[in-house]
This record gives sequence, structure tokens and C-alpha cells, in this order.
Amino acid sequence: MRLRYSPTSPYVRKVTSLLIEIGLEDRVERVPTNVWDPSSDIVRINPLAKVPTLTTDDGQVLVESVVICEYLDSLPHGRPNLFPREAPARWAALALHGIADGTLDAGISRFLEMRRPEGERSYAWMERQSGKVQRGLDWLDGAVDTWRDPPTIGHITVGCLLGWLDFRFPGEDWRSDRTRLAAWYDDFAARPAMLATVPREP
Ligand SMILES: N[C@@H](CCC(=O)N[C@@H](CS)C(=O)NCC(=O)O)C(=O)O
Repeated sequence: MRLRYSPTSPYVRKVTSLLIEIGLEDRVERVPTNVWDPSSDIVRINPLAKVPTLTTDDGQVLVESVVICEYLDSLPHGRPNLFPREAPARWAALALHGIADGTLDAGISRFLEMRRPEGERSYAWMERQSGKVQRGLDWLDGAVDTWRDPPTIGHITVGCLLGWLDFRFPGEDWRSDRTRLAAWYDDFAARPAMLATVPREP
């Protein structure tokens, strides 16, 4: 399998950390891809020009990190599944994933807007996205006491969200008013899968 990836992308990190959690990291060749380069050949396999993009061994191209993650978790691996098969655990995992991934989407939207030249930037848009991030983090802080082992795709996505916030907004303190979430993240960030996938500039 081939994974088009970037080391700064939190969506890619969902995939690479899941691969380590399930012990399949050696099954995937990683192909560095700059999605912002107009000449990137990513468009040949993914018209949306996004990472992560996975090409499976039988040539199927998969996009959307959650779809890629579920595909990989469906392969034989002998570890606990990160996508529980049965309700209600499945829906709890996907509900948590939905809030964490949506919070990440809002953070990315704010970040991309911040990077636009002054004059093209909308502060109202950034404010709107920032509100989603703050409310998403509050929601996670309110839910954290209900989380149990083993981790699911929901927890992986929360970890990738918080790691990305620290990476892109190091001066913004999300922890002080969310001490339960911060304590959970201290433990989660020490998992080998998280330590091996810390975001970094290429
Ligand atoms: N919902 C998608 C989001 C993927 C995504 O937006 N990736 C970013 C990198 S962090 C990207 O490739 N952006 C390029 C673009 O939007 O043109 C997923 O979960 O895979």
C-alpha cells in the first residue's frame, strides 16, 4: 500500500498513528506530498489534491482519513479494533470522532485564513472558526471522564487535534480551563504511536 502524506497534517497523523497502534506500519510505503505545490502529481490519483490518500494493494484509491483508518483497521492485525464493530461502542467512537474531527476542521480553516495576506483575511471568519474550536475543546473536556480503554478512532483523533493545536498555536493555552482534558492528553501523548508521529516541518 502507498500513503501520500505530509508530516504536518493531523489527518495524516490519524492514519500513521493508527497504523502503529495496529502494528501494520511496515505494510505502507509513505510518499511525501506537498499538496500546496500546483505541480504536485497528487491530482492524478486524487482530484481533491489532499492528504492522506491511500492506494491499496489492489489499486483502490481511498480518500478521507476516517475511511482510510477504517479500511486499515478492517485488515487482519490481531490487536484491539479502533473501530468497534457493535453498537453502542461503535456509535460512541464515531460520535467522539465527529466532534474531534470537526474541531480540527475549524482549527485548520482558521489557520488557513490566518495565512492569507492581510487585506484578503477575514477576521469575522477566523472568529467564527475559533468559536467552534473553543466549544469543541469544552465539549471534549466535559466528556473525558467517560472515556475508557482501549482507545478508539475517537481518542486517536482527539490526540491528533490537541497535538496539532500545540504545533500550530503554541502560544494559545487550551489547558488551563480544561484540566481534565489536559491530564488525559499528558498520558495519551506518551503512547508510542503518538510519540512516533509528532508533527514537524518537512
Ligand atoms: N477531511 C479530510 C481532510 C484532509 C485535508 O484537508 N488535508 C489537508 C492537509 S492537513 C490537505 O490536503 N489540504 C489541501 C487542500 O485543502 O487543498 C480528511 O479527513 O482526510
